[in-house]
Amino acid sequence: MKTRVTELLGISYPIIQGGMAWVAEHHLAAAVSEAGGLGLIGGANAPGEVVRQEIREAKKLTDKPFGVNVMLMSPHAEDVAKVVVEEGIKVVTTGAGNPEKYMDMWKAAGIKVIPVVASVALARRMEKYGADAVVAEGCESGGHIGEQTTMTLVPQVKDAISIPVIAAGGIGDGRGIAAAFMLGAEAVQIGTRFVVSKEAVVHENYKQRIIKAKDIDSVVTGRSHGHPIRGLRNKMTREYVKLEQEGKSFEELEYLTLGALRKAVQEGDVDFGTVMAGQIAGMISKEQTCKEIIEEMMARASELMNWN
Ligand code: TUI
Repeated sequence: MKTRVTELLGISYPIIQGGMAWVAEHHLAAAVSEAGGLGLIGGANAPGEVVRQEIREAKKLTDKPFGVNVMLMSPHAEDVAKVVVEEGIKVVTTGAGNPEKYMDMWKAAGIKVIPVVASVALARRMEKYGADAVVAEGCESGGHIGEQTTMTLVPQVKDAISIPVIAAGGIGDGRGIAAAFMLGAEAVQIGTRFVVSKEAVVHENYKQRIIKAKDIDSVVTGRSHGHPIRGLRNKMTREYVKLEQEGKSFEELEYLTLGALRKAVQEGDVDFGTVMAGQIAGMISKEQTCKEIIEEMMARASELMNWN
């Protein structure tokens, strides 16, 4: 199954893993790459040296290519941007901002740069600045989201640029991959399915919360302050929504979510922690290995699209 993205990245399947904060550590990244996709280490809010160690651990587990996601709102983004160059990383994706100021440094180091965008305007700008591809991420995704859905964003981005488009948001099985390709994507980014993988070092409660999720359990908090985050409904989101409706300030709400993702992912507090997950959570019914997830999705997509 060859596309411009599989050729660009040297991967067997057109699947890249989301750079999920606290979840995308070296075991998951290595497992996705070993299974023929592109694994990613999520820089999230971690200091550069922590990301460096994660990269070195992943290298011990796989000889296949893997990338790093640089979360641009992180206070350590600049350090992480340098660490990826020093460690000889071949692929960088970025999220939650505009990576322009790092593009020249990364391109000079021969890194393939794939910004995650949530609008046509940023996609165009990224192409102009030398991006190799973009991830067009719809608001079905978990975590920090934009306004457009995948269904509307992917074809509009596709029509606006010539570099390859990778679709993200709302893709939970082979049908989703086939649909994304119909919209013009040449690969997909998958997050939530990989959270519920055997290799993901994520608290059992978090995985079970996703497995138990129904369609209507997916909620967005923080819209009123311009920082919308999608996750699964729990005691914390109920309180958050109530305070948001009362018109509380960002600072007053922030205390509810500080450290809350770590609390859920590592400690398993899925009542008061942040359980980031995409809208496809309701489609996940069991934990599988990354290899099983990728092969099952690709088999179904291939059947639907008559790829062989
Ligand atoms: O980045 C993500 N998803 C994330 S990052 C994250 S960690 C976090 N934790 C707490 C608060 C905020 C973040 C959790 N999930 N996805 C990629 C993505 N990027 N989605 C949307 C965007 C985006 C939004 C606005 C990219 C650029 C942008 O504007 C850039 C500009 O300056 O025009």
